Amino acid sequence: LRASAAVVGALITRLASQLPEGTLRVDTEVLEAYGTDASDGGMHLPQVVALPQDTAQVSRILKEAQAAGVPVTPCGTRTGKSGGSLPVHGGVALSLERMNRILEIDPIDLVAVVQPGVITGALMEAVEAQGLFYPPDPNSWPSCTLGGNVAENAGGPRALKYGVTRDYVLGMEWVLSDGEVVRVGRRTLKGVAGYDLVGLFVGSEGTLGIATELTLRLLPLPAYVQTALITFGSLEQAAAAVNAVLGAGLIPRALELLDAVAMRAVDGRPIPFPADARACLIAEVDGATEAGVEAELVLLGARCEEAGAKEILVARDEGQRARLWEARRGVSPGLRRLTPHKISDDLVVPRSKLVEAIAGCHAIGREEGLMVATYGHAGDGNLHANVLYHPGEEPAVERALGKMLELALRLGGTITGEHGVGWAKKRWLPLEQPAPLLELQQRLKRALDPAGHLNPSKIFPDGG
Ligand code: LAC
Ligand code: ZN
Repeated sequence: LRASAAVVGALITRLASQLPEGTLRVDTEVLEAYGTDASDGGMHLPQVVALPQDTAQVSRILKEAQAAGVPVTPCGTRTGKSGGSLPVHGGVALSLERMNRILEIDPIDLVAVVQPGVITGALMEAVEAQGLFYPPDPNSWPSCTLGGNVAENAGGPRALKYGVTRDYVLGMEWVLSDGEVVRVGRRTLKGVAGYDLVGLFVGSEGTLGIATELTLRLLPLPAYVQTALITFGSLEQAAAAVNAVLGAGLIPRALELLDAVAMRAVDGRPIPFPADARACLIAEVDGATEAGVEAELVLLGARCEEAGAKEILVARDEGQRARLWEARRGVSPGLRRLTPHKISDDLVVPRSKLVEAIAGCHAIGREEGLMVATYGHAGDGNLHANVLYHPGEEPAVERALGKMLELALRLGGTITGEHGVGWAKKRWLPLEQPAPLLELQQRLKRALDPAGHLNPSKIFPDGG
């Protein structure tokens, strides 16, 4: 699939005459920057980086690249954890980062219209300033883009109550692999005309086209929010408390779990954890009235105490809330500092199997002699089982990862809840999905990208 330097050179010459100066970059530092992401998937240099500023330019690049037979890999700020934006066959890395304008925020229609390169946190801030709410909150929201969130169908802590990115995408402008531009979906909450092509696109990991404009659903901003840190003497107690809370009919907006390794990875940055805590939950509740939110938190606290909680520390103000979430967001980078390498997994199990899944992951770590951290969106049954390792331990890591994914499937779950399959997990997809289902999806891929040059070699296993 890799194109020769001569073919790419000719493509660059053709495109350069049609695009503003500075749109195409071939300097080494730029190529290197677009050759990696947050997946620990190594360096995959593109042959050229394209930085289009509008839909017409995206369309041009796709059209010419397809005609030349050069692979195109879409990307944004490259915070992805499954290698979806790695240009594994070189070619064009097409970044949407310059298309970063919020085009419209409508408080009556409750929609925002944005370009794909808008940073997720920038949209959150802009809508909150108008008393509105965009709930999907992948932990990289300070730096990831909405286009990437849509490509991966990103989730986050608030998915427990509010759902994932898919639940907020109403419509989009979609550039197909040959450069054709279509508009799919709508601006209204309801609408059932034709196939749900928005649903097909969201989570397609850059393999079916490029979204150049997104119409996103908004909610009114909940007036009251309370956040608490709840500590436990054991990981099992913390996991059991998650089931107790949900079993009591409560749906907090977030219910996050950190085990002892995860707490150590962020301890003091920026909050210290009580020294005797072996696990903790971060719980957040929201609502329209202060009394309602208080009552929910009291009920949640009571369930956690029955499950053995040691301490319940409620954030007193916005600053404390922000620090608690900063600590939670710091877990992934913090774990990265503990050992030279780590693999960050995002398996999901039915919530009734949470205790078993956590115990199982740690047992697998012991079997393989590896350090394992489990943390994440426990309320969703979505665990970040991280394997921390040193050079030379790769075979054990591969075995451990396989065992963890098999465990998730045996318990009725899935191999990826929010990071996607991409490049990192494609060898595992057949564990979850049988050959006919893989083939059906590849037929869709061929229908939308007959030349197979759009983000090639992602999601589906080689030779499939
Ligand atoms: C998190 C990322 C890794 O939840 O998904 O921290
Ligand atoms: Zn996560």
